[in-house]
Amino acid sequence: MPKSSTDKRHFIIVGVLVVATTVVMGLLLNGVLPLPEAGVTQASTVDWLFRLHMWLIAILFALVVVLMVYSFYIFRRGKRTDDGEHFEGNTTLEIAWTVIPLVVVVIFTFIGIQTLNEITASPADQLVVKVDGRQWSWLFEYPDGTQSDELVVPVNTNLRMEMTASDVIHSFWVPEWRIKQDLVPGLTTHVNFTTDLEGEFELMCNQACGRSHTDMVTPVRVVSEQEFTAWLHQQMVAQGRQTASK
Ligand SMILES: [Cu+2]
Repeated sequence: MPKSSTDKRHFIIVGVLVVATTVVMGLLLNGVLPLPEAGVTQASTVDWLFRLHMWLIAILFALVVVLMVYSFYIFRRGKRTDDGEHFEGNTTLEIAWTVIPLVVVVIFTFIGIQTLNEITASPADQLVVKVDGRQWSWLFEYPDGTQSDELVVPVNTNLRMEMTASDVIHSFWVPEWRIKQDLVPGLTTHVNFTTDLEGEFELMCNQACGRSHTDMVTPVRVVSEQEFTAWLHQQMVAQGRQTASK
């Protein structure tokens, strides 16, 4: 039977290995996480939770793999002929592996609800853009009635996309904006974004919606307030709605 000082030594070695493996795996997972640059404030909230999950995955990986590999190697039978020790159970251990995961799940549920509240919050000063998804293109409509098949929005603005679909289910997804939302025929769904990065991105449909599903990739331009106003005016003139000017 192993002496308790030997047991303690095993625990210390395993503890150190678990911590080291967690750090290496956590850094590795977060390093290879293929997240594009964040283009809206909601994205950093989502990314933070994403990275927290990566650390949790690293801890679980280290706990399972280190204990398993260490036991395989150190306690292998080798040339020994004696039987291993028989265990009936360990109440402390059983309580620990029930209570700790329960507490972790409750904490993550709480963080998840908070994150959801943050990313779905609707501030008062929103620019509402109506989005129609159809096979296989998008139509955007601005509050002044301007229609466009590309999405142009001003930077540092609270956007509210009010969306529906004309035929089958589509899904609104700009990878730099992270959050996806389905467009459902007969329903109005919405998603909020606060733009904080100017640039050109791509909107794609994230629900396989038929033969030309992949043709739904559409430019998204986040521009300065002045550029946006100029663009809107230009569209208005092109669409022959000068009188709608305001
Ligand atoms: Cu689609």
